[in-house]
Amino acid sequence: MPQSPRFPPAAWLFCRVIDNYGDIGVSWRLACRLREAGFQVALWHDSPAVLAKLLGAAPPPAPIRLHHWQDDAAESIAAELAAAAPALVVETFGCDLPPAALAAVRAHRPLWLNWEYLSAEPWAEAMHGKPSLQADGSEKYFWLMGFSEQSGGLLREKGYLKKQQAFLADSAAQAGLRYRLGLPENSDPAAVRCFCFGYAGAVWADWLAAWQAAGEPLEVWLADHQVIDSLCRAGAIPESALRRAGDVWQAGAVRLVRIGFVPQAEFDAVLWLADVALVRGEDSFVRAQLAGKPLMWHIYPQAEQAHLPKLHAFWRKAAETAPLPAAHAALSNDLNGATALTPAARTECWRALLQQLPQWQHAAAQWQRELLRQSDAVERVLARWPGLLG
Ligand code: TRH
Repeated sequence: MPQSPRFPPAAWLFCRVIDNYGDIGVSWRLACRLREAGFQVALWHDSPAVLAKLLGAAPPPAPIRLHHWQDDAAESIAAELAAAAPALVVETFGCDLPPAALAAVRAHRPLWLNWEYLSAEPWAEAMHGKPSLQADGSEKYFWLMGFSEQSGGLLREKGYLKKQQAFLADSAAQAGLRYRLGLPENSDPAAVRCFCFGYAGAVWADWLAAWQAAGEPLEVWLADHQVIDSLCRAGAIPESALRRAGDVWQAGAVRLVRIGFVPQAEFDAVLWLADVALVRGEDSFVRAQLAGKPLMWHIYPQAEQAHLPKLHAFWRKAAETAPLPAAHAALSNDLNGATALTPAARTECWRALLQQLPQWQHAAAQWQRELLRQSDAVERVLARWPGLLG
């Protein structure tokens, strides 16, 4: 006999991975954040290998029940239901709930959220929080994360800034992480350290050429394989280069380093170590903002350049707190296929951007302050439905 919600209330999350790490990365963060807020959390997902990579060898930091979502998941849903009816059901990124979860929603009427991709576009703020009436009379609410008070906010665990400050004051923790990443011990102290986690594309060979021509010392930390594969494909580096974490390829003043994949719990610290971040997708992009790092966003590419309005809306919003160096927009458009720079213009822009690093850092710090001033996504859910936690 299913029981009604009781303390701690149960939250059910459902996630299907479309590609890469972001779908499950965001779902896992949301699961952890809901656990931190006081929910008992169950997460159904269809990609154990991807989640295992994000969790690493260490046991999950929070007692969250994981279910491999295969077929209709009826058994695991029945088992959860026998323990507690859900107070909250979240389907992430438009994954449709399995029939047994839908039946539980009908029977127990939890708060039902459709957790969508984030955007700074005005339509996203307008749609955020709106209910959509289902055929059976239940309501599902759109939750769109974003960057303003009017949006669904961003996921941020408690004490974020304190953790960042503690790490930056702890040279042993920094050295340990540098070692685990495979970063060289003989780094040029004058080099700008650039974390780089982007999508595959021909642009990377052009950017490497620009970095080299700019002539400023730069250490690029290449995460995962897509950028490295792109450089190999273009013949910018040999096939044999940068095969393993810790491998280095020196190209003039530019030093490319392949870094190891870290568990998500350590991902923030990698960003904290870097001077500049080239990030992508959704979650790494958000974390670089929270870290207060000068950043470029390699946005997830969509058909017919549909990603460009989203890219531009974000940078318009971020520039409201402090202006970015003039070269930033040209490079961001070049990286994301909006407009292509000539090799000479690209080099000039990079040189200008690095010369204006203090202004770029200032803008990033202002933006971080603005985001940390705002409540986070889960606080906003609880403010909108104050009875959720009982
Ligand atoms: O991996 P992404 O490109 O993911 C997504 C998906 O492609 C999705 O379908 C798409 O819609 C979405 O982007 C916009 O990028 P993202 O979102 O930045 O996710 C990467 C995750 O991987 C993030 O949680 C950080 C984590 N990560 C680690 O934990 N360790 C690492 O070493 C690295 C490089 C990443």
